[in-house]
Amino acid sequence: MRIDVLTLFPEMFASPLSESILKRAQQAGVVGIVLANIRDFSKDKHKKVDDRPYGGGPGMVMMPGPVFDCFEHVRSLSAEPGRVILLSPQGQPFDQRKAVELSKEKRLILITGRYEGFDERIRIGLAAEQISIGDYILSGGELAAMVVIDAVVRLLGGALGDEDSSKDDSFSEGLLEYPHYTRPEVFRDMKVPDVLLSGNHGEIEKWRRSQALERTKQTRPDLLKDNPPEDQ
Ligand code: 4HQ
Repeated sequence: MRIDVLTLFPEMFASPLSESILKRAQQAGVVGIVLANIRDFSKDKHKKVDDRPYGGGPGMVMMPGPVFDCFEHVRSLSAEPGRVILLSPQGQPFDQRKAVELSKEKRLILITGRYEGFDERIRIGLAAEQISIGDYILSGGELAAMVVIDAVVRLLGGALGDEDSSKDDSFSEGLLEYPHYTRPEVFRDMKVPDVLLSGNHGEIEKWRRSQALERTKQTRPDLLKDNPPEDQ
């Protein structure tokens, strides 16, 4: 997969992309991530990329010119058109189903903004879909793009240490995960549940299922309302 990111703050991506799974996926050639600085495409002598909103009101709006020019440059770097995504609180909710869907693409082009948001002609002119990582307001789309990149790349074949472990994740079966334990058997008077030490794999499976279901009922009952998770 190729992921292009259009941003005013490419340096924000350095550390998340250079650790752990994202680092290894890039080293292995499973994904190539290319950052483009929107400000490099400003035609203004002060490198301006935002302006005041028509109709008045607070804040500034991302100008269409630099984003279009940056986009056209980036798109020309590869023949694959890719799926164009604006990170925005106005977007479709990002969830594990969407991560799985995006993980099947050959190319993603993520566009991140600052200020109050994008001139509407960016979304329309670039035929971009909008994705939101949640119902809260960030100071920019960069962290949202990193969330999307992380959730997508860990699903790519060869990116994960253990291929199977993403099948067991919370949400991959539409439920929260069961509780995990490792050594020692007793820690500060808290004991590992006996069933996990029993060696009885049938009983262990049953216990994990019931724990997952109980946690989901308690914390996320919304997940139990007919949302069958898509196949991985
Ligand atoms: N922003 N999910 C405002 C977000 C956001 C979100 C990104 C803040 C765009 C202009 N992005 N900028 N929530 O809050 O994706």
